[in-house]
Parts: sequence; structure tokens; C-alpha cells
Amino acid sequence: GTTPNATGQVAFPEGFLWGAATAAFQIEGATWTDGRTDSIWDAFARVPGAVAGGDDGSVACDHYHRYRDDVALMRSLHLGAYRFSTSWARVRPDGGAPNPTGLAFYDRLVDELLAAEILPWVTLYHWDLPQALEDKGGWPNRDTAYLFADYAMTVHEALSDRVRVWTTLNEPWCSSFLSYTGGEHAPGRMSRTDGVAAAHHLLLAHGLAAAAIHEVDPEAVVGLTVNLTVPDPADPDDPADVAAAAKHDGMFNRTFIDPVLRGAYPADVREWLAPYGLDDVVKDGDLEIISTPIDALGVNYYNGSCLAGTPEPVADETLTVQAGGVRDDEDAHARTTLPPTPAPEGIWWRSRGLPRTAMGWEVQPEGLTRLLTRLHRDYTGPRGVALYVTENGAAFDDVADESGFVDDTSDRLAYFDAHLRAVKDAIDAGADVRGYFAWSLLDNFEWAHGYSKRFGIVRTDYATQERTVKASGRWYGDVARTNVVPDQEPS
Ligand code: GBH
Repeated sequence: GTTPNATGQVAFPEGFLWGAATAAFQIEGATWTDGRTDSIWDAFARVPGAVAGGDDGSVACDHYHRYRDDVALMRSLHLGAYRFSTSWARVRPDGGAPNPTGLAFYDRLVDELLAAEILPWVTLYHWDLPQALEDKGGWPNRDTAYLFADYAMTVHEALSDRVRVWTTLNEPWCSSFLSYTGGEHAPGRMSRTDGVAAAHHLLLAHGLAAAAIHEVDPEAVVGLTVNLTVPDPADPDDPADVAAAAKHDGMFNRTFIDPVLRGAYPADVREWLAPYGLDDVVKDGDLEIISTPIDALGVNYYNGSCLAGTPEPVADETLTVQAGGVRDDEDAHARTTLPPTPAPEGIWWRSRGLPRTAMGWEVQPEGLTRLLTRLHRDYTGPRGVALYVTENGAAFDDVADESGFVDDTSDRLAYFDAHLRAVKDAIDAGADVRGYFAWSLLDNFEWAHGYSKRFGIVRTDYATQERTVKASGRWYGDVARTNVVPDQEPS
């Protein structure tokens, strides 16, 4: 096992929410159906070399047409909740007027979920900005934040009679720094100033939408989902390593959670981002909007990170890139990319020999306990904000047998097992964690990696669109049904 106490059954608190997550662009397909127009990911996928294998989202898991079967699948897995996102370009094509035909898809999906007694958990933005709005400047343009709030209210108006949980954004770090500075994600820009402006306008968009929803729907559960890491110094006794870890924490974590939960950018972050225009984009009153009270913080956790203040030649060359930099160890990036973090100087990755997933990300379940405990203590607990793990999971090199079955017991199942034990450890330490969503329900379009990376608890055969529950999916379904992580079977 990966944690010291990795065997023995672990019971979760009564009412703990068990779910699985997806995102519109990664599963829906039907990108030209019923009035939908291009998102930045449709356009980006046409850029040669941007997405591995030249893959795009035009078919994906064909969920747009197969949502009924997919909901039945979730029901067979005893899921209590389903976290999905709505596509802005479907709901308001080109970012313009509402499109009733596009909205009707989410109507049908929500009805189907409710009939299956599955809680619909709606995310309003999971990276698929209408391309027409990118053409007008995208997230670095302040107008986009206000247009997002309008779009959010269009979805809210259509679904709020049946939906009570609203997440504004998924992972603003990715849709700002990784997308406008690193160039790895759509729209593939590589500018530090654009990344900083995008980050601030995304936070503003969150605040505007959260406040607008609460105003018309005080009972709604409103939140934001962030991707966070647990930065450790390579040598805790080396001040340069400690500083590097703190800097990584600043750029990756605090840039996003401090404005929302403390009403201010941290002083160190302000200083690092000042040369890239932070003070120019922050207007009077913005932080008040951004820090509008929320009810839930969604945490996406995949891995920790180990940082040093100096580079070190290591056997694994991919680790010598600066922290936040894109490792060129994948076929995905024929493009040249910049480190996505706008102020990356003086932070270097260090390997600590932990096992890695097929993404190259280290497996560090104990980091999740520390992350949730820290958030509860320093951010959410004092404000009465509930924590949910809105994504956690892993890609591995799956091998399917003739029936399509994947026995991922020793990797993906073990990953979930260890991380769920880590969540329970955080709960036992007092963190108010109320639910967990596996990423992902299905193998799907893994962004710049196309279909080459599989995160599903259910296998997608892209040639036939056949779904086959993996060993991890069967196991997770039992966890959801019993509310217990079972004793590990002797292997
Ligand atoms: C999530 O993003 C997305 O929400 C989801 O759509 C996606 O499919 C899923 O995860 C899997 O990728 O450089 O080693 O520290 C993931 C966000 C941010 C996680 C960057 C890994 C850096 C790894 N990622 N992070 S490392």
C-alpha cells in the first residue's frame, strides 16, 4: 500500500457524497449540433501539433447522444452525484443570444439524473470559451467576465428549479496560466501579461456569477473548483528550497484561493506579478466581488510537488525544467511552450522517487490529507465553507481484454484506495470534507493529450462507443453503495 495504514476498512460519515466527474468538451462530441459554435478547444485542436494524434472533440464519447445510457451506467455504479459542465458555446453560441435547443440538452440530462436519484452538480465553465469571445480578446479582456456572468444566469434560469449546486469555474490556474502563458492549453497564447490578466478576470467572473446566483437563489450552494498542489521543499533545512516551495505555493495555490477566501492577493504574489500588469487589471471594488461568500470549495487534487531553489542534474532530464514548465516528455507538444507560471524564476522540480502515473505525475496520497487539513484550518473552516474533492484520479496504461474489461486493480484502484484513505484521515483530523468525485466517469478527451490518456473508471472503446466498467469502477461503485472503503484483498 501507499499509505502506512493502507489496510482495514474505513467507514465514511453518513451522508458523504460519492460522485464522478466529467466536462462538456471532454465527453459530449456533437460540436456542430443544435446550434453549437466553436469553442477555443475546437479551434485549438485544428492547430497542427497542439493536440496529440491530431485528436479533436467532434465525437469524443458521443455523450450528447448517449447521455441516457451514461446516466443508467452511473446508476448501476450507485453514484449519488454527477459533476458535469455546461458548454457556453452550446448555450449561447458565439457568446451571443441564448440558444434554447442547446440548453434543452442540459434540461434532458438533469431530468434523467433526477429520475435516477443522482444529484446534478453543475460546473458553468470547464475551459471551453466560445471562440468568438477569444477573437474579442478572450479572458485577458475584462468584458469576458461580465459576459460569463450573463451566461451563468442563462443556465441558472433554465435549470435552477431542479439544480441546487453551482460551481462557477473549474481550475482557473489552468484556464489562465496554462492557457495564456504556457501555451499548452487553448487558446495557446504565450504571454505572461495575458496570463495574469486572464487569471484576474476569471476570478472576477467567478465573483460576479456567484453573487448574481446568490441574489436570485439564496438557497443555492455556490462554489468554485480549484486545482491545488502540496509544495514541499526538497531540503527543509535549505532556505533556497523553502523559498522555492513557498513561491510555487504562491503561484499555484494562493493566487487563486486568497482573493476568493481572504479578499486579497497575497503580498508576495502581488510583488511577483506586478511586472506583468497585475495592478493594471485590478480595479477598485474587484476584490470585494471576488470574495463574495461561497458555500463550497471544490478541490481537484492529482499530485504534490517537490521544489528546489537550484537546478540539479538528475537522471530524469524531464525534471530539469523549471517548475510549472511543460515537460516535453510527451508526444503532445510539438509546439514550443513556456513555463505557464508567469513568475517562474528560481523554482526547480526535484524528483523524490515516488511512483508516477502515465501522465508523469507523482502519486502522493498523503499530500491530500495535508491539503484538506490546511484549507480547513487556514481558509474554509473559519468561514464555514464546506470542502469537496471535486476531482481525483489517475491515468495509467490500460490493457483491455477481449471483452473490453480492464483490470486496473494494482494501479488505478490502488490510487483511489490510497486517496480515499487520505480523505478520511483529513476528516478525522477535523476537516469538513463532504464529498468526493472520481475523475473521471469515462475515458475521454484528455486535452492536449487527446485520447491517448485514459482516466476513466469506465473504459470507452472509441471505435464502437462501447462502455465497459473497469475493476476500479466496480470497486468504486461498491464504495459508493456501502459508504465504506473495504479492507484490501490479500493479493
Ligand atoms: C484536471 O486538470 C481537469 O479539470 C480535467 O479536465 C482533466 O481531464 C484532469 O484534471 C486530468 O488531467 O507538473 O507534475 O505538478 C488537471 C490539472 C494541473 C493537474 C497541473 C496536474 C501539474 C502536474 N493539472 N498539474 S505537475
